[in-house]
Amino acid sequence: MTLLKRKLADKISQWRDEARDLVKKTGDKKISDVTVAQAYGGMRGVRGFVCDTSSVSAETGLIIRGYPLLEITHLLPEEVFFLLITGDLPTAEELADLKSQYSSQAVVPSYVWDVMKKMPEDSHPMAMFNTGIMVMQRESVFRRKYDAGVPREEYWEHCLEDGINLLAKLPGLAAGIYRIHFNKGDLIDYDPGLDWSENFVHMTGINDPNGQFKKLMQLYFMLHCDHEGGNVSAFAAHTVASALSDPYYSVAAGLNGLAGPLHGLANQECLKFVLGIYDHFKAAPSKDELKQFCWDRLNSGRVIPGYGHAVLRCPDPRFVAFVDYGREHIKDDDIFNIVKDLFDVVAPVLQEQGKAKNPWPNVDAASGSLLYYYGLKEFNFYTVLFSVSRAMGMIAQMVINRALNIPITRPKSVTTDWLKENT
Ligand code: HAX
Repeated sequence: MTLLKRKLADKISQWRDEARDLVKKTGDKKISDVTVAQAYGGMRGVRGFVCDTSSVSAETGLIIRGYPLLEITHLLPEEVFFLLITGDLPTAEELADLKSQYSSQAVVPSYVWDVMKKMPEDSHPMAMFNTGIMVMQRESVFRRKYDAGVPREEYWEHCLEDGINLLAKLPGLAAGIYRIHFNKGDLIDYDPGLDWSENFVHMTGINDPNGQFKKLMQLYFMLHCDHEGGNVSAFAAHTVASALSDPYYSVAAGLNGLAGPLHGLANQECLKFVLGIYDHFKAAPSKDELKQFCWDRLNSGRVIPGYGHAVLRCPDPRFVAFVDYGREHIKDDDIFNIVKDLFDVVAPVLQEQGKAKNPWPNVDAASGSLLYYYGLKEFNFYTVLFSVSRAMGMIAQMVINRALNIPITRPKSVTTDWLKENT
């Protein structure tokens, strides 16, 4: 048994007892009331289910298992996955064990590349990535075990096995899609001597002479790992997994949601916006020029990508971590300078416009400018990177939900007539 599975087996028996006790003692206590405005407003703020991997505070942002994000930005993605799923940081031995599991499962099956190479040239990299995951669905252990009739107490174990198998392959799948879609030449083999993020950089073939791009990707994959349970992608994955669809189906479902411009695709939109500014002014503009540019965009009925959030009411700590990284490593880059200037300009503009409840930047406002600086310039690939990372949170949540036997998701909708008669 792997060390991660052993640790989870211990934890899960405690979590099951805790959940059973809570339902027994407080099962009829209310945790939310729902207004008509919330019913028409994307259920914003409705507390309706449990997610322990992380929580998002409006005032401070992402907290992973009790650690505010900015205190743990040094963690490797492998460490953060262990933390998300177990609630504990891994020991050196546990980390080595997880890395070796990833390493032994990392090679993407060749039939995936057959499909990727046949996809139309104008397929979006997110469509390729999600298709790649779906093509691998035939590997699902969960599906085979379910079909063989294993007891439901065991579901989490097979969900975990699928989850690790899938996570192990995502850097290779992403890097391969990068090379195929952008005509970068032959695929590059996985290197067992490198870790998860290092392998991603290696397999893209992007030149990284001083190792800074690798450092950025470690941070990138760490920062995007999870954002509690109710965001579009996490909730979509949660809902699909609750039907006992296997992790391949469920992660792909979540990532299809991440591909929306109001969610994870905002990172591509944001860099497009910043490059549009640079192109328009042929240089880094003054703050007054930036302000006018933002107003023109708003007045044309479009959102400012990378700003606003459904839950946060502060600058996103993931944005702060990226800007801190850029300030330390990037000197005098026009694109990064525009991103920094936008931070001073956009919030007052959105406040003056008076619509957005949160005028501050979210995770997507800065990440693209750093990727661009290090040579990953193809911005319609950026959401794939978000996906590689966010799959960690989805899988951690899914394993825990199967362990707790959380039933199929099925909230109640009401009709407009029902509302008129009952409110
Ligand atoms: N620019 C312009 N208008 C904005 C805005 C922005 N950045 N953010 C919010 N608004 C507008 C909304 O469109 C809405 O307008 P209407 O009343 O005309 O419909 C109004 O302000 C109220 O919205 P809100 O309650 O503040 O925000 P929501 O919870 O409805 O939406 C969004 C949250 C993130 C979708 C929104 O802020 C947005 O569209 N931002 C730009 C896109 C973006 O950056 N998305 C990434 C978010 C982080 C993420 O999930 N990453 O994956």
